[in-house]
This record gives sequence, C-alpha cells and structure tokens, in this order.
Amino acid sequence: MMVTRVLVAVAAVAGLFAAGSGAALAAPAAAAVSRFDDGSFEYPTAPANAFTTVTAGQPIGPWKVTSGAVDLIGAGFWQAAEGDQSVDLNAGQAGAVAQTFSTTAGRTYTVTYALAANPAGGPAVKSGRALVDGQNFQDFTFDSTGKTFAAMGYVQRQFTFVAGGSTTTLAFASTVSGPYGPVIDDVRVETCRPCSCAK
Ligand SMILES: [Ca+2]
Repeated sequence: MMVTRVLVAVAAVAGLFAAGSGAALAAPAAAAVSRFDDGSFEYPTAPANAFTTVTAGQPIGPWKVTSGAVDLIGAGFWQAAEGDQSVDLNAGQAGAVAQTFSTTAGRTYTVTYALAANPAGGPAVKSGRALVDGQNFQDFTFDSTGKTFAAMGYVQRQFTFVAGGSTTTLAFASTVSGPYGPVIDDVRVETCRPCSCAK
C-alpha cells in the first residue's frame, strides 16, 4: 500500500492591512499540490450530448489546457472509456492538457490511459504524445477507421517514469492539425514497490 505523503503547504502570510473599507480581498493561498486526480475527466460536467471547448490557460478540474484548445466531451456525445466524459485533444486546432501532482523523487510511476480518436472527420490516423515534465515519453497514434461515436474502440496505453522531484507534470498533446483529434480518458497514475502493477 502506498504511503501517503502529507504535503505541508507553507502559506506565506502577507501582513496586509485592510484599506479602510473592510472589503480587503483575501490573498489566494499558494495552492498545495495534491495527488493525481480525475484522470477520467469527469469534472466539471460538460453539457450532455454536447461538449465544451476549453482553451489554453483554462482548467478542466485538476487539469489545465496548456496549448491550443481541446473539447471536454459530455455524457452521451460519444462513448467514454470510463465514466461519462472524455477529452478530444483537438477543438478547432491541436491542444494539450496537463496536470501537476505530488510525487516522490526517485519513485517509479506507471501511467495508463485509454486512447481513441474522433471518428467524425480529418485524417484516419490521429496522433499525439504523452509528456512528463515537458519531455516526450510516448508518441501515440490511433486509426479511427471504422470507429463510431457508439463504438470508439478505446485501447489502453501505458508507460512508466521515474519522478524527478516532489511534483511532476503529466501532459497529453495532440500532434494532428484540424478539428478532429486523439481522444483520451481514464488516465491513471500508480506507484508500486516494487513496480509490478498487476492491473
Ligand atoms: Ca471519463
């Protein structure tokens, strides 16, 4: 069983004086980096049978769109690999999502994710890559030939990385242009000692 590290966030307390009105704004506390979360892209809830386009700089729950734009696919629009929602890494253009989470330096982590692609158009083969702390860890492609919204044909991909520090940023980026991208869902980050994740 993994030992949960207690992350102590040292909040710098700024000695601000309220400026007369009493309507002093609380300075946002430095966000504590937490464990990897919502790899299934279930939060926030996108409109059912539709999707929400999220552009660079905007969050998707614990994730953040770091370039271009992606579509958060709502329940019923197409098949999800897990839960109701998934992410098309292309909105009108190639996009990327990333999440920074707490890790233990030197520990090995296994990343698994479900991969498919938007079958509605564009080149049959959609491509992208998974990155750890900005380094390319896995190029991926998915051939959407014969796939449908009802049968997306998800496959599972996996790779491992050794954490370099107390936080790690995991990203998924499309490398295909246009509005139809690779689709990811059910991202999991697990650690085992020794690393022999039996699932
Ligand atoms: Ca999901």
